[in-house]
Amino acid sequence: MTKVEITEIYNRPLLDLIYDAATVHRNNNDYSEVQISSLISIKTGGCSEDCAYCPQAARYHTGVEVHAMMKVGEVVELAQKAKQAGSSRLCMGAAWREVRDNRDFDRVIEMVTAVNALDMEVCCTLGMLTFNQATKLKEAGLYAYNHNLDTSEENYSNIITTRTFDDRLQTLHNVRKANLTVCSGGIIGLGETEQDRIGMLHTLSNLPQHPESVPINALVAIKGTPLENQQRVSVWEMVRMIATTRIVMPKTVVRLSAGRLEMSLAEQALCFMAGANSIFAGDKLLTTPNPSIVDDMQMFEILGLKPRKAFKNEPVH
Ligand code: SAM
Ligand code: DTB
Ligand code: SF4
Repeated sequence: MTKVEITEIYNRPLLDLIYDAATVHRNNNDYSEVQISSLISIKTGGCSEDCAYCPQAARYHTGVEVHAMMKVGEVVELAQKAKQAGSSRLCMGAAWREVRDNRDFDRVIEMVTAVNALDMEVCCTLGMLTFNQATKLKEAGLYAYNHNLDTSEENYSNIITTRTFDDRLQTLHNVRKANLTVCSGGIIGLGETEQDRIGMLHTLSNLPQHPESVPINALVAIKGTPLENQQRVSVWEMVRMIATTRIVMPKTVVRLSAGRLEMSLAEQALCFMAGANSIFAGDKLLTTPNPSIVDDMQMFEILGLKPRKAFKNEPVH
């Protein structure tokens, strides 16, 4: 789709947009299923990048404590707990600019191997990757790689100056070439324009293949970061963004990501109606709080949703 076409969708009257997105969702996916994904921050804080939203950037004083890399055993224990709580995907995040070929990376490879053995979809988000590194992760059993575009190409340098939009695209290319599935989305509420949101969806949906998953995050404004005073995005903007993403990428798993803690059950229900079919569960995202698993299970019960099984789209597993 062109930017003009995506703009037309984005600007539809909200109820029309939700109805259209719900229709696309029902025609393409099992709409009663929602993927439950859990996050583990395997290496927290102290990052050299200047991402204006991020609590883990070393240069901002956000109060996030720097933690050395977790032990493989600790990660496996948390992964097992997440699986028992209904998660089918586990995403391991590191506050790195890029992966380096060192002992830390060897340990990530061990973690991937161990979590893969639990029969969960293993995902990593470690910053920029070379093709070689992506291949090593794939060989260890990695299923997905998360690498967000975060905003439009035009807005990128207003948010991050320590790397470029093209660097991001290059990593996505390396990930795809290594036969990993791609998870890439962004954040709303950074002070971007609607054209920036549309531009980001335009880039994602015009990649050689749609990302298998697209996380949509609402900015969690963090004290100490340049974006600390950003106003919270309204739920209507979140619904509009999710609905447009659903229509533009009909079969992609659209994740209602950061920002759920501030949303009521009814507001989240609208997001599911509009095509969201994945969440992060567990009481912590990477460094910020998230709804409790008990509340989320109750939400699934009330809305008649069921957790999606791992490897749903794999013909043989
Ligand atoms: N360092 C790696 C990278 O930047 O690709 C991986 C971890 S980074 C924390 C992963 C993603 O978390 C970012 O791309 C961004 O979309 C999201 N994120 C970070 N801080 C956030 C915030 N305050 N609010 C919403 N999303 C945030
Ligand atoms: C994504 O799109 N959102 C997640 C995950 N991918 C890595 C991270 C959200 C982080 C929110 C801020 C924090 O908890 O530090
Ligand atoms: Fe570092 Fe990633 Fe945070 Fe940017 S988003 S500061 S690269 S951890």
